[in-house]
Amino acid sequence: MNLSELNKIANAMVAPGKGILAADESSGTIKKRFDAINVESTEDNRRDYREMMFRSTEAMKNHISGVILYDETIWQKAKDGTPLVKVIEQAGSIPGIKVDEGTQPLPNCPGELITIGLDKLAGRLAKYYEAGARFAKWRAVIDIGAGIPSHNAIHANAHALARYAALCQAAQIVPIVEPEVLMDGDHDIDRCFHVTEWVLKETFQELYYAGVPLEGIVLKPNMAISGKKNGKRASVQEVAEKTVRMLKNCVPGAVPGIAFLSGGQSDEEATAHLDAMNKLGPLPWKLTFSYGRALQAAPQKAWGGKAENVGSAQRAFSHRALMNSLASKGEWKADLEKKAA
Ligand code: 5MM
Repeated sequence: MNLSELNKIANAMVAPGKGILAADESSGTIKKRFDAINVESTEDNRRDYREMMFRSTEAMKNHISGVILYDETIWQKAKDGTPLVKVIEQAGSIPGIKVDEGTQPLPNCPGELITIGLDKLAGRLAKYYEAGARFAKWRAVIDIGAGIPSHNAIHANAHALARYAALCQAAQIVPIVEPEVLMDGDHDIDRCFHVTEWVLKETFQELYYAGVPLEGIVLKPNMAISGKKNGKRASVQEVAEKTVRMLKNCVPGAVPGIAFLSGGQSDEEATAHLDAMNKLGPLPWKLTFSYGRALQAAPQKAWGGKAENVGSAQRAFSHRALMNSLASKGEWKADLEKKAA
């Protein structure tokens, strides 16, 4: 492993004013997103949509450090025959790849899931590196409910994340370590805080046991936030303060950067939370975005599967990318949203 090279890539992924586009929706998830805009989820439509995003020059050059791809996309070519990986590189961004293979029920833990995909991962990583991927992503899913999460689910998922991270680094690929505590449910922000703290402590312990140098990873966590079904929403300031406190308690300063998932927050909420956290700086690590829905909901709506809407969809993407870029520096203001509307 060349740790200084891994560290260089990790730093580039969280470079000032830049964040990650999570475009790694699996087939089932992209179908759901396309259903919502009445677009059929065919291979060509998925390619056209993603090509449109990756050719959004303004967003890609200035605000998007890297793109997480799904297996199908990493092998796809743009309409003119250029591999999509090259389109991303030409825009000055780094191609990355989702390498987990989804989740399965965890035996003896009703309602809990374990992320799978470790078998043969070393061989898959070597092929992805050859195809141009310089970072990868693995997402563990932890749900909050009556009697859950269990220690077994947290431990098993943290262990898998650590094994994945070690394999990535051995393949000269920076692992994005994503332990997601879901915001579904009616729990309050404090319950989310405590569960996420537990999950992060366990994850960093397992990374240590697996010998993973933290200078060569990027963490992708959820924020400390109220459950979606909780009527009493924590304010932007409370989310920011509790998330930063939680992270300071759990994430060593050797980690170059933390790139949040949006997890079902509205576009503007995800931006406002990130901005409020960065306004609390200086912080030991970079805090930026690795959003899927919060970057793509607006362009998907504007596109609607029609070639004539490509320009307005790209503008919608550029706007969200710019807003989140400002938030990653603590320079966002709510009235910038109104001006663009
Ligand atoms: C883009 O969605 C990713 C893939 O999800 P599936 O494997 O379930 O299809 C997802 O892992 C995503 O990268 C993260 O959850 C962040 O996306 P959000 O929308 O939460 O910001």
